[in-house]
Amino acid sequence: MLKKTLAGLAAGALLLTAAACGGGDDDGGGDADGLVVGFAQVGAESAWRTANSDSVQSAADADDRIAELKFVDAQQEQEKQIEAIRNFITQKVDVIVLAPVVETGWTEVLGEAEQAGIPVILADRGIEAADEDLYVTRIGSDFVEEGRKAGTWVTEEFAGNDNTRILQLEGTVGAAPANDRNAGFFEVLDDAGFPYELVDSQSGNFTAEEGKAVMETFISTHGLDDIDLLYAHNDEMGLGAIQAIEEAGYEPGVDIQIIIVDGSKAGFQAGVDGKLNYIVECNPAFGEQLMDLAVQVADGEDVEKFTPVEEAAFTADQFEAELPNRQF
Ligand code: GYE
Repeated sequence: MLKKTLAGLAAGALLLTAAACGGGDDDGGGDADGLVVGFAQVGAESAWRTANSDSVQSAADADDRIAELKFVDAQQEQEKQIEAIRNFITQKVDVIVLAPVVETGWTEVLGEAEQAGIPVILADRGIEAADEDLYVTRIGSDFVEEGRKAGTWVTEEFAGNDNTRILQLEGTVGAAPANDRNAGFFEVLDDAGFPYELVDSQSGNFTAEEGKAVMETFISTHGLDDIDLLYAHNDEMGLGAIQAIEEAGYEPGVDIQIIIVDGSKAGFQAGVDGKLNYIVECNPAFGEQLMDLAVQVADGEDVEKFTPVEEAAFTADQFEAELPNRQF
């Protein structure tokens, strides 16, 4: 809040005000001019992602402890993120923030950052446990928990069904939210002894276009008459699938129940229109918390290994009331 208010003031006044508030311009990694932070972002594949980039960029702009945010959009390609990290190392940034596209393949480049003495923060997605020592902390969602929320709703909604037939639209292959949303969902179903059949499960790479294309294939391969549920790992894929379902002459949300994860305005609007049935929220607005972490990490302070962001989930009766609250 304070930072946002300060952001509106002229730069000079901002510095004075921050100092007077005891915020201390000097705590920025021992660098009186503020920190230079390099951020290798995943891409711009979803409303969630755009909101996340906005949150991080505006928090950096409004924060006098941050001198510069070097922002790289990796267009969902790991190679581009590796290249960005190497450039950040050459440029001697104070802190590297990485939102890893996938979980594996980071050992070498994060080892290079370590060699250069540059601390790494993971934002949003995580990496494999074997490389845990190569980053200081991660801020983001508990994706397994998101999957569990979806699974719990299914066990309640379809309680008493002999065999619930499920289609799944997975996120990017190898991405933490794809792996974990899958794991948490089926963990709940299996632990509950819930009778289901996973009819098909394919990646739609977190985009509307690919989500729609995969759903078209699902429909032509399996039909929709005997399918109960579509579990889409994000809004865009769910919205793309809804189009495919409508074009095939079915009623999304009625002929087939649909779960999405994220909770964008467009996702909630589809819910209000009766086209989907359950929304698991994923919160992208952690920019300010990320800046606090960057300063702490640059100062060598001890921080928690994982900072979860707060998230809820919404049933159909809550969609309308929640829609105006959505920020992205
Ligand atoms: O759910 C999806 C985006 O990593 C949590 O990435 C993020 C996911 C989000 O493309 O919409």
